[in-house]
Parts: sequence; C-alpha cells; structure tokens
Amino acid sequence: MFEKILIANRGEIALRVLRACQELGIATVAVHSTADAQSMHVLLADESVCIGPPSVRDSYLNVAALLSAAHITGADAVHPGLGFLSENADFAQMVEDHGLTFIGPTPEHIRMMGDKVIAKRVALELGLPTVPGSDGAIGDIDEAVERAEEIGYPVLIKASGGGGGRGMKVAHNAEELRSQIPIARTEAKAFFNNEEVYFERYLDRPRHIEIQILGDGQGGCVHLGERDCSLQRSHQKILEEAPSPVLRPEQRAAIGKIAIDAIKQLGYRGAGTLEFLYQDGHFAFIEMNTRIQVEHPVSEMISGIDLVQEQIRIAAGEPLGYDQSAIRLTGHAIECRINAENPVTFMPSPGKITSYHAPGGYGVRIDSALYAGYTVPSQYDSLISKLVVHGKDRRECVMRLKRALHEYAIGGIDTNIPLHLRLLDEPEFLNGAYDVHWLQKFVGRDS
Ligand code: MV4
Repeated sequence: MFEKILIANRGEIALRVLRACQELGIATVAVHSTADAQSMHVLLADESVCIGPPSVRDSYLNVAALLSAAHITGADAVHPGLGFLSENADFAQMVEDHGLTFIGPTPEHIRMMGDKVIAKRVALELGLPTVPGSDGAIGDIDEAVERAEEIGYPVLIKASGGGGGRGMKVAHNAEELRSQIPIARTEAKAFFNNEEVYFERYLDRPRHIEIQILGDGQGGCVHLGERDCSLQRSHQKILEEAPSPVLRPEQRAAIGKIAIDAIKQLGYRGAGTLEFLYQDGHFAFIEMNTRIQVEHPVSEMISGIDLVQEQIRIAAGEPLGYDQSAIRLTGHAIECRINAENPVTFMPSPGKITSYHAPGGYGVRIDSALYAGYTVPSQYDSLISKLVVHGKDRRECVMRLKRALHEYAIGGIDTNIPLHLRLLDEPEFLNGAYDVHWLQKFVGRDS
C-alpha cells in the first residue's frame, strides 16, 4: 500500500480523498493555490505545498508544480480528484513516468474515452447499446445527409472532443444538417482544438442514467447500480438519486450485466461511469467518465462501498476481492448539490461564511470543506457542499432530505438551498416523472 498520497485537487473532493487516505492509514500531501491557503483540505493534511497563484492554469493545472510537490514531499502516488487533470491522459502518463502511481485508469483508457467518437465505437464493439448515428466522425457532407435520411431527423451533432453537452447542434432536415456541420466543426476546433464531429438520432425527452463501475484490471469487476442525474440546468447537475425512480430490478440487472461484460473485456482498472440516455424503456450509451464523479456518494450510500478507498486499493495493485454477488443495494439515496449562488438568478455568490451549521442525524452525510469564517473564493466553481441523504425508500429519503435542508444554515452568502426545498415539494419530482429538460422548465417557470 502507498505511504503518502498527493491530492491534486481542492475543495470538497480534496477533503473526500483526504478522508479516504486517513482511514487507510496513508499520509497526505495537500496542494493549494494562494487563494486556498486557508482551505480545509490544507488544514487537515499532514503536509501542504503552495503550487501557484489563484488562476487554475498556474496552480491546479500546473503539472510541473504538482510533480515537484510530489517529489519534495516524497509522495508515492497522486490522486487527481475530479475536474482539473483527472481525465488528462498526458498527466496520468507523466505521473507514471516520474515513478509515481496515478490513482485512476491507464492513460490509454483515459485517452480512449476522452475521444467521444472512439468511445462510441469501442462501446458498440463491447456490446453496449448506442444511439444510431454517423458511425464515426463525419467526413463527406453528402454521405452524412444520406445516413441521416436513413436514421431519420432530427439528429444531434456532437463534438468528438466535447462531452458534457458543450457545442451540440440539432438539425431537423438535410438543409439544416448541411449548414450546421461546418459551424459545429469551427466551434469544436475553437472549444476543444479538435474539429471532428459526429451525429446521432436526437432523443427528445431522455433521462440521464449512469452506471457506476469498479474494475481492478485483473478480471475483477462490479457495478454499483445506477444514478439518475436527469435534474440538470445548463448541463450542471443539481440533484442526483439512486436508484432511478423509473427502473425495475430486471432492467437494472440487465444493464448492469452489459456494463460489467464491457468493462471486463476492456480490462478497465479503477472507478468509472458509463453514461446512458434512457427513453421509452431503452438505454443508449453516450460517454464514459474515467474519474470519480461529484455524485459518487449516492452510490456509496446504497452500496456501503467506499469508492475512493477502492480507487486507492486498486491503484496499489490489490485485487477487488469480491464479485457482483457480494453487492447489496439497499434503500434510496439523494444528493443535493449546494452551490454558492443566487437561488433565482444563479449568479455566483462567493464571500465570507459568517456562520455555519451543518445538518446531522440518522442517514445524513455532508461532503463539504466549509467552516465558519472561511471565505468562498471567486476563482473556482460554486459547488460548496453536497448534502447526501439515505433512507429505506424514496419517500423516507425525501422527508429526511427536507428536514436536513431546513437544518442547514449557511450565513454570509447566497446558496441554492431554497431551490432544493421548492424542488422537493414539486409533484413531478415526487412522482419521479422528470426528464433532462424538466428542471430547466421548472426554474424558468416563475422567473
Ligand atoms: C443527447 C440528447 C439527445 N439525443 N444525445 C447532453 C450532454 C451530453 N453528455 C449528452 N447530451 C445529450 N445528448 C442524443 N442522441 C440530449 C442530451 C441532453 C442532455 C443529456 C443529459 C443530461 C442533460 C441533457 C440536457 C440537454 C440535452
């Protein structure tokens, strides 16, 4: 097992990784920008290194500074957390080239899944259901139109270097497809430095359902069921739950088996997430994430498995040591993402936390690096806390979540807690009848 892990991240996820290290008896190195010197992950780590000024480019994305910090502290592994360098294959390779262990998948798997055209082709080969589309990158426009006529309009043009919803374009007919492809290419080149684009049949009211998997790269592999992440606004997830309110146990078992078969064939090592669109009872693979995700706690709460500890054990070369028959998914879990933002305008609301009281009690978990007196910096994203609640069923979980949200007191800044409370009173949320477009309509309704 590792003796010392450098945590190449900040905020709640840095603290999440730090806690896993401490429970495994592993020493920790925090890194921080000058804006984060007083952060919780820095205060609780065994050692800390300042890696640069507030701008992420010069600090959390500064590979030379991170590798130097690992070297001077004698760390033997690097946990990238999420965002930042967590899905950067070159960084993973560089960490390994410096004699350190990258806590995550191989650089090859990261690179493969980072290219959405390759990821989709691999998914198809592995037996995952996908949405019919251009079958690879769009080359000749006439060929693209011909293919679109076969599968039917509307189609959605996506960037191969994209993901997460940026730079997508809908085309309702051949004329629109012809005009949108060059625009999509230009934008893709500008956003992702990769002009490759592809298209898929457009699903008009999908849910976003993702499967959490763990593989050890030695044949061991399990899934921890799904998370329903359909409640999003501008491609920002707001609330995630597990299990999905719309899946029956047979459907879960079926897609879970397909996911495990795929991951085993890949020889995948680490934690990963297969993202699907789900509509009219059918799953279609869209992307795979090769990192730990923000919403991983909901899977932990229903499975009792500490995903970050498992990431570390797997990276150290330990076999998973259990199979799917050992996985028992119980009850229901919901995560509310608490953002420092105005609950009506969604404008960021950084600043000093003047008072802080976190909820507690049975089934309540807070993943947050906040404390009274801390100043939420303006340079980073606005996620400041994750309230994660577990209950024996969805009804109990929702009631517990409501009372926990009412207990939560964050003074000095605006948060979206009022939005979460409104959401939990909404009949369509309560009966689970929402798709990926529902929340956007809900928040737009009375503003
Ligand atoms: C789609 C789609 C409909 N049809 N693909 C957006 C994020 C990116 N990961 C995939 N996205 C979508 N892909 C086809 N073929 C609709 C979306 C989509 C969406 C997906 C998940 C969560 C929120 C979304 C919001 C708008 C559109």
